[in-house]
Amino acid sequence: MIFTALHWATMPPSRVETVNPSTLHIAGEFVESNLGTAVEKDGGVVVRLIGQQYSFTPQCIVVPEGMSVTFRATSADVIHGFIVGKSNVNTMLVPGFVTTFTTTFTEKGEKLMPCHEFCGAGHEGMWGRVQVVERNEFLARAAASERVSCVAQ
Ligand SMILES: [Cu+2]
Repeated sequence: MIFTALHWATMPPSRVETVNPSTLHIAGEFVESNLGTAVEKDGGVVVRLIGQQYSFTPQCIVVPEGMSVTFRATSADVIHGFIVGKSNVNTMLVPGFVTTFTTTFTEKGEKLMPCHEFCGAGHEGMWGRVQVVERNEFLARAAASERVSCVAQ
């Protein structure tokens, strides 16, 4: 409960969605095949990711420049930080809860996405990347595959 209180103190309690951390990989929104960036049926851009000791899945995220992007994320184990360099993305991933954050990336390029909440012995090595690409390039990639990421690049 202390962690929950800290969580509320550091981000606005827009709404609360819960998720079972022990079944994340088995069923529901956060199964691996559903992670990464997708254009939803309503046209919204949604990034789904998981933090776990000591990595993010996916490790590399692709987002469009100049479009509203909503992150939906959670943790599979302990509390992790989630921050994207040169942006206003700065929140926490808390086991049992879905963190949502909406932002618009205004400049192309690669940004670092480190965990900024000490989460154990491997914390220092826990970081990912965010690639902001041109809107048209993003939409073409999203049309070609249901989930977009840059893990293999
Ligand atoms: Cu962490």
